Amino acid sequence: MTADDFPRFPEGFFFGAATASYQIEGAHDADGRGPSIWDTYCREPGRVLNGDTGDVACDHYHRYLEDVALLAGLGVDSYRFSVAWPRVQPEGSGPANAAGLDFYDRLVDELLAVGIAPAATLYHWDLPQALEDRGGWRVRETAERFAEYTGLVVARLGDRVDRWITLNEPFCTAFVGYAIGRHAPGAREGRGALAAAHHLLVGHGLAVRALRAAGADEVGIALNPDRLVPATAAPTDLMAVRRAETLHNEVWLDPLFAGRYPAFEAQTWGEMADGSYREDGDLAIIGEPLDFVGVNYYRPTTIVDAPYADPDPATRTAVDIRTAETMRDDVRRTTMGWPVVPESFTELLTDLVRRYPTLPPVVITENGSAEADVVSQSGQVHDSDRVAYLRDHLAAVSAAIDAGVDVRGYYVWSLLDNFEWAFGYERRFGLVRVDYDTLQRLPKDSYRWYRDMIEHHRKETTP
Ligand code: IFM
Repeated sequence: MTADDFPRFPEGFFFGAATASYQIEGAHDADGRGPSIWDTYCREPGRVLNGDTGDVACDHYHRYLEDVALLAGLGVDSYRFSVAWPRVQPEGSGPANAAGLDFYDRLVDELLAVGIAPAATLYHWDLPQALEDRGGWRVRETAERFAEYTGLVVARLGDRVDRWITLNEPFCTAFVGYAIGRHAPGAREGRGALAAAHHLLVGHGLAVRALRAAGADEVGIALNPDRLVPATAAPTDLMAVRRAETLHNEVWLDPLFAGRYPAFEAQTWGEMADGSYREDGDLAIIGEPLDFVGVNYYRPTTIVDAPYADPDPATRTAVDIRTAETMRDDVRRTTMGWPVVPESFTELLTDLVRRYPTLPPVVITENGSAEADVVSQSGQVHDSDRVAYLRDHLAAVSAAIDAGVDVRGYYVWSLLDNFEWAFGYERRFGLVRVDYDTLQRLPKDSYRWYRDMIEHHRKETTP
C-alpha cells in the first residue's frame, strides 16, 4: 500500500485511539475498586464466552506506561479512555476513593508528557453493582448519582482533560443490557428498558451541567446510530425500518438534538412506552448544548418485518418490535459477523446532518474491525483485512466531509485487543495484539499503517 492510498483530511483534523476501562484495565479489586455489574455478570455461568472475565484483561492498570508509549509510537493526537465509576465510588455514591482517581491522574499526566490529549469517557458500561442493586438505570436516582460522580472526576482531572464524553453507546446499556440481556445486568424487560433509556439521557444532561459548572471545554456523548436498510421495498419492511429507527436512533437523537421524544414510539412499543418515567423539564436537561456528537460506526443493519417473538405484551421485551435484523452475505464480514460496507458510513453521516440540522460537529469516537489475526512464523501479525477496513472507512469519513459534514476527528477502536464483552477474549479489535498468557503487546501491520497515515496527514497539512 502506498501513500496514494491514504485518505485525505483537512488541516486540524485529529486522529486518536480508543479503549474502555473494563475492557483493558484488569486489577478488578485494586486500590479499593468496588464491583461493577460486569464483574457480577461475568461470574454468572453461560453469560460470557469461555467464562472469561475482566479481572485481568490487558492489565493496563499496571502496564499503562507501556500502553502510553505505544500510543506515542502511533503518533496519535488524542487518546480516548474511560473512567471506571467503581474505582471512583466503589459503592456508587459518597466521597471519592482517592486511590481510584490517582490512577487516572497518573495516566493523564503521562499522556500529556508525551504530547497526547486525553479524552475521558465517564460511562462505558461498568455501573457500580451497588447502584444496580437499587434499580440501576431503571430508576432516576442513578442519573443523579451519575452527575455526582461526574463532578468528582472533573474536579480531579478537569485542569488537564479538555475533551469529555458522558456516555458511550447508551443504546447498548438500555437495550442490550436491559432488554436483550446479552450485556450486564442481563435483564429482559419492556418498560424497564425504556425507563433505562430515558434515565441515561437525563443522567447525560445532568453530567453535562456538572462538567460545564466545572468549566469543561469540550463536551459530547458517544452514540452508535445505526444505518438501517430495508431488506426489500415491501411496505411491511419499510414500516419495520420505521420502528427500528425509533428503537436504534430516534430514542437518543430526537431528545438530544430536536427537543422532542420520538413521534413513532406508540406505534413501536404501544403501552410499554407510557412515559411515566418522564418528568417536566427533562427535555431541557437532556438537550443541554453539546460541543460535539460522537459517532461509533461499524456496519449497517438490514431490517425485515417479523411477527412478535413474544405474543404476550406483559412479558415482551423492548427490542421485540415486530422487526428482525438479517445479515447481508454479499459482502465480506468481520469475525463479529458484521458486513463490511464503508459507503454506509458516508450515508449515515450525511443523513444525520440532513435529519438533525442543529447537530453539533461530529467526532468519530469508534470505528474498527475484529479479524482472525494470526501470528506468523516470524512473529508478526499481517492483518491486511483490518488495514483495508480502516483505509476504506477513513475514506468514507473523508467523503462525508467532502459532502459537507463537519467531522473533526477520528478514534480507531481499539488500541489493544481486549475483553469484547459477551465474546470475552475471542474477538480481537486491536492495532496491538495482546497475548493473554504473557500479556505481551505486539503491534500489528494495522498499527504501522495507521501511524504512517497520521504522519502523512501531518506532512501534507503542515504549512
Ligand atoms: O468493544 C465495543 C466497545 O466497547 C463499544 N463499541 C463497540 C465495540 C466493538 O463491539
